[in-house]
Amino acid sequence: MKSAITLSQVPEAASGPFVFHQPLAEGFAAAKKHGYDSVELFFPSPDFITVAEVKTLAAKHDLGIAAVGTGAGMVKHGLSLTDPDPTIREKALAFIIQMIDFGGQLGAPAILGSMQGKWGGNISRNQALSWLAVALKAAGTAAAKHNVPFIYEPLNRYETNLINHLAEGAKYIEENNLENIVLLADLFHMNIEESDVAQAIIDAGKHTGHVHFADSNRNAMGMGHTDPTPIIAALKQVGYTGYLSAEIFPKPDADACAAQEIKTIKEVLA
Ligand code: LER
Ligand code: MN
Repeated sequence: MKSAITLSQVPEAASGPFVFHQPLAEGFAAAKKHGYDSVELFFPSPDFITVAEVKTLAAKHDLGIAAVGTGAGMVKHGLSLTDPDPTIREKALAFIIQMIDFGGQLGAPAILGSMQGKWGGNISRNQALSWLAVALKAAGTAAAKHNVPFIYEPLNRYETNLINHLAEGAKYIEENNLENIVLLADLFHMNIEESDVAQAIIDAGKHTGHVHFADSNRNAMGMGHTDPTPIIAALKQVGYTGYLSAEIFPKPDADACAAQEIKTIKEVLA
């Protein structure tokens, strides 16, 4: 397993669980200074910066790109794959495909979190899940062209009412024959929803493809009450070799949280 830390360039997500918010060059330098292997990028849109510029920064600091987030599609542009309005759903999918193509050129998968949306009003859960499956098929196909997967993230009940558990996500992938789609195990969401986080990872088996390594309160691991030991054992048991990514609050400040998180990652992987 490898370490990653989040760099956000989205002012609308200033209070979100992202560690470094300063200009990108400084964020890359900070990630390297703390000893991370890679960065996870959260940009306002796919044309925020060129692929070449990101490649230059990554090469300069010898950092990998673990993943690119798509949440700005929701928080900045109000787009959702399950919006009742078909025009919004189309724009949402176009935004996601552009992010897949952007990340893909960096060898990084894109993540679907908040842009999955919610069901309600005139839209049934089945209808929303069926729209989502169609979008995930298109996303999986687009990602395959870059030899990367597309990452689907079950969220806690306060952020979506579609899929809140990892095992439900695994079943949804299998029942809908979703190819090239992997699950994101965000330990913060799982702490709220799963009865046993480690067991949930074991139950989802091969489907986990990315991890947001957050403590129970979404701070750096070691600043809440999650015990990472059985979780790491579960990830090893299912053969997970991907990233432990610091999608966490920059508390008490970005540097202290980055230092605490990498210290724990090194300890648990030792
Ligand atoms: C995104 O990775 C995530 O975990 C969401 O909670 C962001 O809203
Ligand atoms: Mn997450």
